[in-house]
This record gives sequence, C-alpha cells and structure tokens, in this order.
Amino acid sequence: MAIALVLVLIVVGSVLFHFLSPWWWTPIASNWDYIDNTIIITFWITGVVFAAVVLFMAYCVFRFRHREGNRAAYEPESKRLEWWLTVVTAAGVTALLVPGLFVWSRFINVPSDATEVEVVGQQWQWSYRLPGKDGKLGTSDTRDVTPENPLGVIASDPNGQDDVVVEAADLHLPVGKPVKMLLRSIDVLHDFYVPEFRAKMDMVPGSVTYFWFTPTKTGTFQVLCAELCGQGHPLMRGVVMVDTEQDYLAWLGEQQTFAELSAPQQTGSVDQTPRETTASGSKISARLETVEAR
Ligand SMILES: [Cu+2]
Repeated sequence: MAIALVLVLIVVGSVLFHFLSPWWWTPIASNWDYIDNTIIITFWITGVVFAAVVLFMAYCVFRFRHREGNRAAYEPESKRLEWWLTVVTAAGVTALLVPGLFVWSRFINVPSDATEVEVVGQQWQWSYRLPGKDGKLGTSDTRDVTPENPLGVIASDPNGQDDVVVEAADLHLPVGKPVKMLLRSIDVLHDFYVPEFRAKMDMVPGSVTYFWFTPTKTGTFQVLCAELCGQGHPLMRGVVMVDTEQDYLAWLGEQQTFAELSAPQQTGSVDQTPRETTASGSKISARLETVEAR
C-alpha cells in the first residue's frame, strides 16, 4: 500500500513540478515558435505516457499484493495485449516524430531573401564574416589561417576582398530580416547556440553546416557553445545584438573589410591603434589563465 502511494505521489509531484517549475525557456526572439510547439507536443505525449505507466504500476502493486492463498497464474503470451501495445506504441512514436519532420524541413529550407553570415568557432571564441557590397562571401580554408587572416579567407578570391571580418567581437544583425548562418570551425567541434533564437547547430571542422532564422526582437543576446570543446568551453561566450536597420548600418560602417585588414601596415603610422580584436584576444588568454589556475 505504501509503495503504491509513493508511486502516485511521484506522478502528482512530477506534474506539479512541471507546471510550477521556477525555470522555463527564455522569451523567444525569432520566428522558430515551431520548435517550442514541437517540444510542448513532446512534453504532452511523454508526460501522459509517464503518468499512465507509473499509475498502472501503482494499481498493480495494490491490486495484486500478496494475500494468503493467492497464486499467480502463468500467462506468457497474450495476442490481444501484444496488438494493443504495438498499435498504441506505434501511434505514440509517430506523434513524437512527425511534427519534427515538418519543422526540420522548414529549418533547412532557407528563404531566398536570406543574407548569409558566417560564424567561425575556435577554441574559445566566436568570429564572424559578412558579405561586402557584392553580397557574396569569398571562399576560405583553414590552412590559410594566420594571425593576420584569422578566418582563413582565400586572398586570391576577389569575392572575399570586401568581406567584413568581425574577429572575437560582437555580431550585429538587423531585426526582421532572415539570415542564413553558415557555421565553420577551425579546430574542434563547437555548436553555435543562442537560446532566444531557438536554433543551434554543430560546427564540424572541414565542413560548413547551416541554419536560418529571422530575428524578431531587438536586444542583446548571449551566444553559448553547446558542444564540449575543451577546458575553455564554459567561457566560450559571445554576444549577438539585434538592431534596427539604422543602428545596424551604423555598426556595419565601422567594421573593417578583409582587404583593409590584410593591407600592409605602415610602420610609425598614426593608424596603429590596437584593434578591438587584440583587446578581446588578450581578454581570452587572461580568461584561460584563470581556467588553468583552477
Ligand atoms: Cu566551443
């Protein structure tokens, strides 16, 4: 009797915890409410199955408890029960999988008006590249990565000359415009994840993965790495700022192109102010020293 009661309390407690849970998703800031809906469907199906199975267990523990003189009947096969279990399980699994297939098809079919933004993950920082005036990103190769060319843009490709390079700094995006995020890694597996955008994808060295989304709210959002990528993984944070068109263009105007960054520096020139990137770079090595000290 006590065990049956404990099982019932586990179900009641789990349901209460789910609805009164002090944490929930961060407010959504993209078009991907499909993802939220799919997760809610999953919660409903798995929640109902969990409650049904545990309550059934409670019922059996109580109903078939030990009583003097009662003997269990041996019944290894039941065609009827097997049919029921097969049909109900198949229906449940189908209901779990089918919505995901529809969402996945939307997730990977990028609208034709999406602009491309490249994200480059590296132990342990985020960098970005945006197409310049020609609207095209130049080709790149990890073998071309040097301190002067941190993203490995291939210098002989004319499309890459006007690309805007944002090294280890914040990314800005205009609100309401679909973007296709091209994801690259130049060392190990990383995963670009902004919880509010409800989208993430692994970044695999040697290939380019992607997803797309439309930011729907202006604001500052944190980028997390969602793939364990070494000792600096928890510090691999970044910032995406979703701006109004006007603010976005103002920010874009301040950024440097690949051609500007790779132009030979004149020694003694007044322009030799340390770049933001250098500051971020040293910030990261300082963070890593803290990690190593732990
Ligand atoms: Cu990472």
